[in-house]
Amino acid sequence: MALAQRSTLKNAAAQRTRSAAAPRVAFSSPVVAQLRQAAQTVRAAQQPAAQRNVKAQAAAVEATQAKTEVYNKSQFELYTLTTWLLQEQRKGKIDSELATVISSISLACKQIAAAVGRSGISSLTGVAGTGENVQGEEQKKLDVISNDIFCNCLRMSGRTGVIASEEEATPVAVEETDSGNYIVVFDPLDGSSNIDAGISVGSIFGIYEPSISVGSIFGIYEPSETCMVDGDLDQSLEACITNVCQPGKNLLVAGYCLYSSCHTMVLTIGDGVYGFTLDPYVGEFVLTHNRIQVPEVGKIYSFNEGNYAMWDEPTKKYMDSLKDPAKWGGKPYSARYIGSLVGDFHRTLLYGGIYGYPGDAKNKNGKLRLLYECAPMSFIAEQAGGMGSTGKERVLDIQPTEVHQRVPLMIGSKKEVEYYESFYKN
Ligand code: AFP
Repeated sequence: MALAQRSTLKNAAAQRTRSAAAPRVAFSSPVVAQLRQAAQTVRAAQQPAAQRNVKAQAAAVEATQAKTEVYNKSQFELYTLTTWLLQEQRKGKIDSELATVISSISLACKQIAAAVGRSGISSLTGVAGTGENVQGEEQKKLDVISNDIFCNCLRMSGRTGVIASEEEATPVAVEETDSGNYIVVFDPLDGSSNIDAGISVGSIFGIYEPSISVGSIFGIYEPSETCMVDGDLDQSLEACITNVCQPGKNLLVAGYCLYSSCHTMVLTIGDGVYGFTLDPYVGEFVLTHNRIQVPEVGKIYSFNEGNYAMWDEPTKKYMDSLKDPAKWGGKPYSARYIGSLVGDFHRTLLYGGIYGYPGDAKNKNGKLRLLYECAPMSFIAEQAGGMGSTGKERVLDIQPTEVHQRVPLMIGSKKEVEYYESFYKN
């Protein structure tokens, strides 16, 4: 790297360290500037004249520098996802292969954001006419389009070996993988039943390393040397599925992109949680949420209460307790439910509270899928200081037995999830 470039990066890093200690608003708020000015006047009055002169000159120089810094930093410095990935690479937290896969996912999210935003105008609403997906749900046009976009971006990254999508019956092996062989699990458009009403939807993804070597994989489930077991295609498929069916604790990366009033990509590489908002004018995800921490408690619950009658006794008792004003100093919990996991989880992450989809008499494991919904979200929740649980066990510890497996999910503020769990312990 050229020296000049290095020093620019060093300066940028130093600026960021400073801005982490003192939030941006501190540089631009007129109130803070006035307070600083008043404090300076008081200090100056307490000093001898000679000393005051030297200090005044230094302060004038400092003020000019501070102004320059504000000008550069708050208005024209864009700290983008690409910049962030390069920095994490330099710190040795990820390698270039993984950065490429994340980049290709961010491209997919930008394309999906554009398609979602124009869906009403471009006749992209409504069902696709392809029938039901493997979940037994009718595919929307945008489900199919989003899946295509994700698959194409991942294929073209040249670093993905296997992809498993909500919209594909079985995992798909990627042709022409240059290197990396990362396994990407994703739900390309979660909450799509909301789409025709213009309500928030999102994409969810997770990235694993292969648990067993798949070598080169050619075509969709054509057996490769290592995938093939005694030349049996079913067994070869099984070997590839083994790679996809890993517990969430093996995840290298997890993230989601919320398509809403703004489009936000939230990401963890196992060292904190970061949020990037899409700047539509620049076409880049820009760092807007540095090291997200979910509040430890939060009085919002997000459950589909229409299922109450089918819940088991502990879950019913838990829900009754949240609504009992006597228990909470006169003000019970508030209910918020979009019916779009990404939207409901994003709010929970930022405001605190709990999102829950418990099992019920009809679906004992609830509705949500372990591999590409519950595990990535739980990884993010834990990295933000929260929890992801089935009510009885940690989601990240569950060893999947099938690709589209469902598990109950309770996720969000640590104390709130623990409170839910307590109903199963007593
Ligand atoms: P769709 O993608 O079919 O809209 O399902 C969305 C979802 O998987 C998840 O995003 C929601 O939280 C949950 O289902 C909503 O399910 P209910 O409609 O049963 O509440």
